[in-house]
Amino acid sequence: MERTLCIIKPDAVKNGFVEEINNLIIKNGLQILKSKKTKISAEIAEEFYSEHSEKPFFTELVEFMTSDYSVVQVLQGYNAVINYRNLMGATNPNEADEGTLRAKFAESLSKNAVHGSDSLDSAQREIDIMLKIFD
Ligand code: FUP
Repeated sequence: MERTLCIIKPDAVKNGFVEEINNLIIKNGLQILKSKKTKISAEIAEEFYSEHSEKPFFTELVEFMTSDYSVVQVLQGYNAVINYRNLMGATNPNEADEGTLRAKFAESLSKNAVHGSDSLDSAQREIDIMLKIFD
């Protein structure tokens, strides 16, 4: 069994998609182990996205992720990392396959509805960062 970190981002929370997204996650064979609606702090967002700190979109990304409520979740299941990445679809919703979460729910490349860890190592790192917010 693997675990992966899922964030339902502020655009999708604001647009009322949390239940629909979670129904699709469960239908895809994943269990939602932890779930918390929270405003992510700038400190956590900057650490979480530190690999992008030199990118031109970093400031916008941190501002967006801290702008309003997100739902932070730990998912568990067989091949959870790749399973959930496939369910999410491509980063840019214009390139996401039909039926994926980003194709269905994302507003744009920067407001793309959901996050999911891209590897087992990332999943462990991201779950560790977010543990604080589940306390
Ligand atoms: P992903 O793993 O699919 O979430 O994609 P990345 O790690 O490449 O990017 C993380 C987040 O940065 C994306 F979800 C949205 C944002 N981003 C932009 O705003 N502009 C870009 O050109 C690339 C990513």
